[in-house]
Amino acid sequence: MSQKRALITGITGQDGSYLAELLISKGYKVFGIKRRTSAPIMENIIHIANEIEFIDGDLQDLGSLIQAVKISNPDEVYNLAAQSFVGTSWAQPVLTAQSTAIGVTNMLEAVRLVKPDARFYQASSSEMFGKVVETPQVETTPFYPRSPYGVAKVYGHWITVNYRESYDMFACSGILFNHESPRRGIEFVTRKVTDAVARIKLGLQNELRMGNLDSKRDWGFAGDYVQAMWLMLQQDAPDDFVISTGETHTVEELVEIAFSHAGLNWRDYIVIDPKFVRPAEVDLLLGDCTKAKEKLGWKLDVGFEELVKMMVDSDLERVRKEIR
Ligand code: NDP
Ligand code: GDR
Repeated sequence: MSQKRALITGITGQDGSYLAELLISKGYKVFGIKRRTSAPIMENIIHIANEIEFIDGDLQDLGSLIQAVKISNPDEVYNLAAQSFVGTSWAQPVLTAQSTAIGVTNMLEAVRLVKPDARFYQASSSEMFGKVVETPQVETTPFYPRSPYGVAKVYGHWITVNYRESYDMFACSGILFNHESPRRGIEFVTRKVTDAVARIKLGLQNELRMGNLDSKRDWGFAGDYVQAMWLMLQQDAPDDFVISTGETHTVEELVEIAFSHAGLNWRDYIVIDPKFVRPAEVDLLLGDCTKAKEKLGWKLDVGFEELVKMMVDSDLERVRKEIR
């Protein structure tokens, strides 16, 4: 059998790096679309960069995506690129819509025009559920997004479904709940906390300013979640799946576990700063991924507490190296 080829957008991000590792380990030829930046940030993929063929492109530039599909001639396309930070989506709502929503249509169009039989994965999000309508949230739970990011993801989700139904494309949407790792962007709450714990422990910082500690999230490990993306594209028919742990925890619990793992009391360091409180909040996310477990045979390995401790340990090691 000839070597399988995959094209990944968002390859420099958290999920892109874990997915690239997974596909390389399975023998795929991996292509990654990368934006041109004046100072390239390759931190997450530098260790596998020589095994990836990079193609310059941007989700907002259809021509570059068409070219990327031509060059890579993929069997599978994973659309992970997005303006992915919910907080920024209020500051940059139009850019968020252009990349996180319209960018999906651009990528689907490039696939439809150049390689319509390629299998397509869209990175949908539990942020689409937003305001609690029912809990736990499943594939059929109605969407009620609470941020410009969430609204853009709803568009991305439905345009993926629409291309599947209009053109008979093998297009799947993974509704993934929050997933984290030592490679998580520094502004997301888990990494912001674990990085601060390391800095406080090593004497570089003496407080951590945060927003709402009461919101609840269903947090899993990114390394487990990229397996689900791949599994979705190996099925006989395209479908949409919720991927989650089935457990929910408050931000305060996250903070408590992270600080105490480093022998610190969080109450001595956390300062609530209205700057980090969002104009509209998603109070409770809790996913039920029974469908994925039954149909994909997907399972998770890393639990919440283990995940937080892994991230604290990784940040302690990194910050120690920085100050050496
Ligand atoms: P990251 O923020 O770590 O990565 C986002 C990636 O998208 C980066 O590689 C970034 O490139 C790229 N990107 C952003 N805008 C563009 C653009 N206009 N054109 C091309 N590339 C672009 O996100 P994650 O890895 O955490 O998430 C992957 C996907 O999954 C995202 O779509 C996210 O919205 C979604 N998602 C994430 C969840 C999570 O908990 N992590 C949960 C559910 C969905 P650059 O390095 O140049 O900025
Ligand atoms: P989220 O992740 O918005 O769920 O989106 P984030 O880690 O940013 O926030 C989680 C919760 O923590 C609260 N919070 C804070 N958040 C941040 N970033 N900084 C703070 O100081 C802070 N204080 C409290 C937030 O209000 C929120 O309730 C993530 C992203 O990865 C999306 O791309 C993805 O689609 C969803 O998860 C599922």
